[in-house]
Amino acid sequence: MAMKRCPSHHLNDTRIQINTNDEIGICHTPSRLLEEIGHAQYARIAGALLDRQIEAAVGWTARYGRSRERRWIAQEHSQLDEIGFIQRNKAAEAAWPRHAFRYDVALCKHRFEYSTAGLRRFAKDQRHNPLSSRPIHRMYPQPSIRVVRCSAFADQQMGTAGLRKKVQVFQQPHYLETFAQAVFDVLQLAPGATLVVGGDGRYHNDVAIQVILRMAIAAGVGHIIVGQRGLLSTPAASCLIRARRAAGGFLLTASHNPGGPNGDFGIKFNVASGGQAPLHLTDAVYAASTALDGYRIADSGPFDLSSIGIEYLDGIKIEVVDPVAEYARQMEQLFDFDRIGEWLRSGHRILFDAMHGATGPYAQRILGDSLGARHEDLLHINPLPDFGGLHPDPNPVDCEHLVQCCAGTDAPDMAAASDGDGDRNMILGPGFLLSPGDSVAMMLANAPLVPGYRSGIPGVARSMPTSRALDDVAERLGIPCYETPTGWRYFCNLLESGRIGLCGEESFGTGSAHSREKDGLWTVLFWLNVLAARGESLHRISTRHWSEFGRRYFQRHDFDISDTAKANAVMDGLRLRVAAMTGTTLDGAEVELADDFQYRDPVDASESSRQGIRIVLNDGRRMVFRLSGTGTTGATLRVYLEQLEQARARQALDTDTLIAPLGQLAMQIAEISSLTGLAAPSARI
Ligand code: VG1
Ligand code: CO
Repeated sequence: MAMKRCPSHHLNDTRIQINTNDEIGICHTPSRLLEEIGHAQYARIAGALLDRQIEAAVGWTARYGRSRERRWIAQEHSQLDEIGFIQRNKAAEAAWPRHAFRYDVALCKHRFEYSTAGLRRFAKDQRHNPLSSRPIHRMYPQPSIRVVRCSAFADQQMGTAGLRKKVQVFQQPHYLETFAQAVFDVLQLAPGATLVVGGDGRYHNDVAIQVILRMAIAAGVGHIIVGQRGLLSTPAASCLIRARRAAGGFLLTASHNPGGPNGDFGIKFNVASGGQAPLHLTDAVYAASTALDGYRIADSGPFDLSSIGIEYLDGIKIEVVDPVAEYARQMEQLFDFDRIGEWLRSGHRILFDAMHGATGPYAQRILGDSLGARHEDLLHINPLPDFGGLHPDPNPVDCEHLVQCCAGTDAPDMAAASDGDGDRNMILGPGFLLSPGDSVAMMLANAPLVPGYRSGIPGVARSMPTSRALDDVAERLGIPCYETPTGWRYFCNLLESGRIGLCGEESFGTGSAHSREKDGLWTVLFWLNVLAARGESLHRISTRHWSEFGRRYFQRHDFDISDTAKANAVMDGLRLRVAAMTGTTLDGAEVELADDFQYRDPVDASESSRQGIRIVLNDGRRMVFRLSGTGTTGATLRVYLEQLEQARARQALDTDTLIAPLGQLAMQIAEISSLTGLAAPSARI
């Protein structure tokens, strides 16, 4: 390692060593100033600048820097990978020969220059201190890597989104470790790669995150970015992977599944694009997991994730970041915050429920602090390991309290909720629940009102079971609408290749090219932007939309079947029957199409078969059947029902009532009662 020395000898007194790009930089500062602000504080400032903690440094500079620096920040704010440098200002230096703090590392070409007065103010203003309250540079001794021998587990096959199991399963010795080892073996990260790690704060997150950190170190990772207190919402993690050009990420979450010691735990792993690992990778991980005879883990930690800062472990950088900062910055670029803020200030209300999941701090900062939503309208915003006993699934059944609020006389203009890991959303208005299939269709229709989408959307996509309302709008706009299997990972290639700019699933998931995950809070902001721009209620916007395109009533009926064999029997029977169904008559309509959905990815030509049975009738009705891939016990049969109504007089009916006959028809065709013993769905969503 070469030593670079700051040439500013007249400031020489104290040295701080900071590791950048394998070189050691030394910076100097006047002792008087150091005494005044304290060494730890100084280390934090210098560390923040040097380690390119964009938000910290930008925040600091914007608040305390000189006007010239502020201008520079304004120009460069969007350039995330380089905090850049502030040219030395000769005139300023002459004016403040002894009070200039200067930092210089030739190698990374960064040079900062701040006034002593600015530093002093910064030191005093602890309230706005974006950095940690502990020294930022803690050096750990070199870790030793241990190889632990154990036998493989046979059940680490990932489902629709990641590996989900009961907490007790994950608590078995070596269980998490072998899975992580299989992932590292398959990913084959380049030495020194950057990895993002975070979770939704559920029970076992704290234990699991330490294991992942130690295994990442053993796998040769050079830089780990981890959310403060281990927290990162799934969409924010995806954004962070992209913004920091990480090689991938581990997201510790079982998403909308219940938490707590008797609940579920899970892991998703994402690749460099920020998207969930594609099928061929998850298959390879499963294969690797069954053949393991041990794993590699570093003998280090536990790592302190309680405050923002950086730690070094023999050159490996462990960076604890503010989980919200990068995400919030992106949201500000996409949406018209001024307009939304004005709308809220003029008396409109948003009621948001974070369900004690990951989005609480995001909602607080973005909806509350930035946009001015009332504090009492942000519910359950502290993340809890058991989600406070709530089932963190934003749907009208698990969020009945929101449906009730919206039915009352003092209903908010908009109510919304997100799930445990923050990728799902539910949107309601006074007396009205916006169906997810309608939501994404209307978002497309209203996209010109939203700054980030004003320039047009190249194409859209929906998962196969999702209502075809999106297709109707896409057709009108003359853009392609892709139909993909269930699971967000199938959207990733389309997003990455620029074919689509908006996509959604019936399971309360919507997203865009800003991320490679569905995004709950983003959807809330999108709708706030549309409401503020149109000045009409959610219901009014919907009825207008339906009168233009027709209303596609939609409902999902879930059947919880404890015996997986019985659930399989339903699907097997259907599969046989649909083979000869196309062209026949069913309930007075012609069967336009009946098949087991197959998908060929238009980007990489990969094939996915057996993705759900669909029966499409020529009168606008459709039934889809598939088994859930996210549960941890038994099986859940999902029956998706859709019915188009073109006549305006039939566009304001109750969905439950209207869809019931189609639900009955689906039960008969699939022989659900006789094969499973269930007389009715376990849930209608
Ligand atoms: C469900 C939804 C699917 C969603 C998946 C992950 O999968 O149907 O649309 O992508 O959950 O969402 P399944 O296989 O149970 O139907 V999340 O928020 O749990 O990551
Ligand atoms: Co989720």
